[in-house]
Amino acid sequence: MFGLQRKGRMALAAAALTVGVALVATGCSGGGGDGGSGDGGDGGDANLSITMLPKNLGNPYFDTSTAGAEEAAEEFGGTIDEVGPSEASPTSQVQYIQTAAQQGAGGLIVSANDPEAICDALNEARDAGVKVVTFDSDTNADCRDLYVNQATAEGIAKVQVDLIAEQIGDAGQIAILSASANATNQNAWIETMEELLASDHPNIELVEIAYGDDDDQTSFDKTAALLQTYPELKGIISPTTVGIAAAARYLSTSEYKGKVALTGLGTPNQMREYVEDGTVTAFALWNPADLGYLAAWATQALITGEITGEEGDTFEAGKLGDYEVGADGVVLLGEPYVFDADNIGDFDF
Ligand code: RAM
Repeated sequence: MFGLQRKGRMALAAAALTVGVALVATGCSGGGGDGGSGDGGDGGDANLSITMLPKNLGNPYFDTSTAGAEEAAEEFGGTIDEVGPSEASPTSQVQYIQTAAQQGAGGLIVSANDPEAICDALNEARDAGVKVVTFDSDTNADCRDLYVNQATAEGIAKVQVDLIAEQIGDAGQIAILSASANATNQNAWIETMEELLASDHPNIELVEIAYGDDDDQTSFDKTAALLQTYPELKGIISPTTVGIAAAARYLSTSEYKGKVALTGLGTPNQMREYVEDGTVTAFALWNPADLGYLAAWATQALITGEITGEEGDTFEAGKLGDYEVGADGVVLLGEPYVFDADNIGDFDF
């Protein structure tokens, strides 16, 4: 879209490079503690206590996005309280939303396990004055004030389809190992991947979409089952950081290592050993810390009244610069980034 995508990519590099590497003199510094609410103050009496609700706890991806939100909150003088269920199931987040509203949170940042199931709870929280920002995985648009999207569904789908096509010579059977069956983000990406496969890759056959529920053991077991069921399988796309790491672990000690390709969305820290041992060639992601950081700044802008979430609203997001609210209340972080043996050593998240 506009120049923000470029900024997002620079920020990815900036935030990801290990501390002390002075490569990034690109103007991504700024920010500091003087961001704030645009009236020169610190939000005045605005309630900047923000609850962060990932799909589930115990996922390094969300640990990183929460750390990014905490960095932002420190800069604008707010707080982040992370809560969440152990299972990424459709209604498991409802009780946490209700509690956040009862406890008087000023804002709620949530990655939804289901587009619909948490809507009533979110709208009750909004009626009670809580600003609701979805990030990573959206709800229906009428249940939140803003959605902070990591990258477009088209971009995320295309990078994964391109990677698998390249890795299997654009022909043969593949499977998808997804997160939970209702996840808004994975389902949007899968739908677009299916379209791209049908239109541009006639010799690739998608034989199954399996669901590992963003649970390590379930994803590991589903990988084993896929390989057993489809002896001709050439590749697996796992559009979830939990799934791809579990699938890589299974493949790495199996007879399929180096024979069945695996790509998708992973964190460099979880995938490093599998790139180094030859199980995986390349995969993609964005910077989850930047995503959490941007979501927190967007929430702050709503709470202080700097924006209402209307299309065309602009707000400052600390070191990431200025962002604009697009159609349907969506704020776009950037584009996915491909990691491989040549660059994975530059990243630490
Ligand atoms: C998992 C979660 C998250 C998704 C990433 C790619 O951590 O499913 O929602 O965005 O993978």
